[in-house]
Amino acid sequence: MKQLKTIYDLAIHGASPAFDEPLHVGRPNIGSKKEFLKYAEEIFERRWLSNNGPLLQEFEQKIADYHSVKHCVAMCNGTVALEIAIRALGLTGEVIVPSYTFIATAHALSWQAITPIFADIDPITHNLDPDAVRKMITPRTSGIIGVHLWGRAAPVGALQALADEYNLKLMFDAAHAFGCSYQGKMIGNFGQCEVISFHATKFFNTFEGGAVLTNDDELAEAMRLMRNFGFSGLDNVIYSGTNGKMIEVAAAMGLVNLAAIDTVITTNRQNYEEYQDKLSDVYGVSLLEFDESEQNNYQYVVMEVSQNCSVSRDQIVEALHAENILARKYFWPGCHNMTPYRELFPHAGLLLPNTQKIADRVVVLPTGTMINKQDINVVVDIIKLCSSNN
Ligand code: T4K
Repeated sequence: MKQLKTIYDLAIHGASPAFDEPLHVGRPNIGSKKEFLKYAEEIFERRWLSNNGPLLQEFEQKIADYHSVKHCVAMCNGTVALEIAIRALGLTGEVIVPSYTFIATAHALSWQAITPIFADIDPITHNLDPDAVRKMITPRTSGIIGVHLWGRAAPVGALQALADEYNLKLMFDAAHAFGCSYQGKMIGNFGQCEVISFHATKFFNTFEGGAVLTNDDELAEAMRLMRNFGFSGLDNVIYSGTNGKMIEVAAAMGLVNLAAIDTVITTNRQNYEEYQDKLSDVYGVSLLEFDESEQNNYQYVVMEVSQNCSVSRDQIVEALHAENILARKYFWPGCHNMTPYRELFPHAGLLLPNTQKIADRVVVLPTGTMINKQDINVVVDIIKLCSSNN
């Protein structure tokens, strides 16, 4: 391991990088490979590869049970799951969303000719600010999509009250919130439905995948048909649908990863605590905290670099990248600064001061089962060195 004593030990100043191989933020966690291969053998034997297969059904039941929710409708990815949920809910016109989220939240709307209207966030929670949402409601508004950013629940109660007051649909992009809770109740039980992602970079993955969780029988049935082109029976199409099906091999991955989920959450939590402990004396940086009375998955280690820090967030990211530590500036620069939204709403930023501020401050650090305590200490030493010796 290289020594990290002075700034001249940093790769940005010409030293060799701390890691030979890149240290990724989104390294997939993978359960028992042996069990997965057993499932793969069974899939080949059965010659049933997709279309509501037995592993898919078992997977859906287990995910629904895990979240204590009535229905899990699994899909090929989280973005298509969002699109299908939006369509099944009948959203039209304008839908209010945060800009501080992954671009898929906004694209899932604009892809179906619905206008995402960006509301500002609370700078402490990084989630939608209900007062800001209220200001964006117009006669064209049909719904609100809250995002449980970093797995921390959006202000569910206040958003539901707004939705009730204005007769709007409410759903959640819960892509980050698999296995998390709000006021002791598992995510999946709020709004009309909630969408999770099982992408490879999520702490729980099915290679690619996603699902809609809901307690609404009719909505669940509509989404099941819509993910299969709208077919109801062999030759009868009753919805405008798409191909959103999850394949058997993805469900198999989900089943083995579900069996390993406790270990992954424990590892993520330990990683988070290690970062928290070691970064606590670094002036001007802080980690986003989790409410310990809730269930958390700790999949994102989110560091904020304040204006008091002697270096900027971008300087820290540049220094980390030079060391082969591929920390990420999620979700900079905010959806409103990306195409097509920046062309459609060139002045949106004026109403999104907290979004702009937070997007400029956040850096997401590597975690998961592929990183160890020693790696974390190196990451922290580099952050310490570049923030103390600028
Ligand atoms: N809503 C929200 C709030 C979301 O965050 C997301 C997805 C969605 C909706 C949509 O769900 P999906 O349709 O994706 O199911 C990544 C993921 O692609 C995306 O799923 C995720 N959010 C987003 C937060 O992160 P990128 O552009 O950062 O991906 P990429 O390819 O740069 O990978 C991230 C890191 O992971 C890199 O350091 C490389 C590493 N990696 C990646 C893959 C795919 C691996 O080590 N192994 C891998 O297999 O978006």
